[in-house]
Amino acid sequence: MSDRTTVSDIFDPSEWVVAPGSEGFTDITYHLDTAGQVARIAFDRPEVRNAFRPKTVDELYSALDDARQNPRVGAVLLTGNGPSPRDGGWAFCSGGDQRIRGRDGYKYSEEETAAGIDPARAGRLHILEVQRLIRFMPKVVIAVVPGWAAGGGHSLHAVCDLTIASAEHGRFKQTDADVGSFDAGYGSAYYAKQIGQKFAREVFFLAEEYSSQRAYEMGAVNKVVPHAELEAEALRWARIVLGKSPTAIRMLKYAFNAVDDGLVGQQIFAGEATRLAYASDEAVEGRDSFLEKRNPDWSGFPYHF
Ligand code: S0N
Repeated sequence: MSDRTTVSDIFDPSEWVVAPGSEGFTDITYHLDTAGQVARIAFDRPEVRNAFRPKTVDELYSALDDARQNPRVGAVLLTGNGPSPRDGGWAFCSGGDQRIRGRDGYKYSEEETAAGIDPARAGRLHILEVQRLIRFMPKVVIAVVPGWAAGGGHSLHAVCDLTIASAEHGRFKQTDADVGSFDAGYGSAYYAKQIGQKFAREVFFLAEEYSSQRAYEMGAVNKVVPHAELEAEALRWARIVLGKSPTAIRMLKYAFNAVDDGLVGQQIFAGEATRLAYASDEAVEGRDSFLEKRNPDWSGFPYHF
């Protein structure tokens, strides 16, 4: 576990406070900016290029869900702490921890579950639940990539709304096919919608290494910035987003999602539309007519065209 005031070499402790409830996390760090409006959630296993084990994913889900439910938070930075104390290497995330991968998913260790391992939670692939949380939360999630984004870490960057990457240390590599793994959802099919089929197939079928600049040219990265400025620039972007209408941002995110998310995308967008409609006099008349046990009077609500 890192010292929470100096979690990463490019982390500015004057900008952040430890998020309440996150003090016991061992695999990630979770901070809120001093205004309480931006969340910074970071993988904190730099010695293994921020690979995730089941406990990492549990903590990540918990922090992201806390940020989702916090009405003051409008943007989330997802990043990786670093550098590695072992060799100085930087990482966003290198995906599932291959050391504890079993035939049915990723295994909890005794260390991860002090109270023992619930057999029902033995083999886990719940990083996909994290992907859906990022995808469906009505807030902008920015991948801040200070080093390697590989395997399942590459998929996480793909599912984030925006990606900002370190010019010097950012590296992208989709290793899934090297290790017998395949993200057949957002990590590949949706990623192909971002950068195009030819590039996406190249990234997966060859599993080569791409610099931040090359990833930017391919359309996978929004901005490449000097390493030392990465977190400051990401925070600046988050604060720009905070200057926009919360309702416009959530409707836009769900509009961007809907075309690729089928009925789930339609359901989420429609749910928000319903919530907006509830504020109208027309919807109030419908509710009141029921409560007052009378027929609704729609005469004040013309069929607009
Ligand atoms: C990231 C790489 C390219 C970095 O190379 P570099 O800089 O040469 O460092 P290394 O010396 O290789 O690494 C430093 C130390 O860190 C350990 N390490 C690195 N990555 C992992 C990892 N993923 N698991 C365990 N350990 C890791 C190294 O072993 C080394 O330690 P020592 O010196 O003690 O050996 C390079 O490290 C690399 O290629 N890493 C592996 C990337 C990878 O293949 N990840 C797994 C891919 N698959 C998934 O992530 C599946 C995830 C998933 O859950 C999923 C499930 C269902 C559907 C979809 C998904 C999905 O999201 O994909």
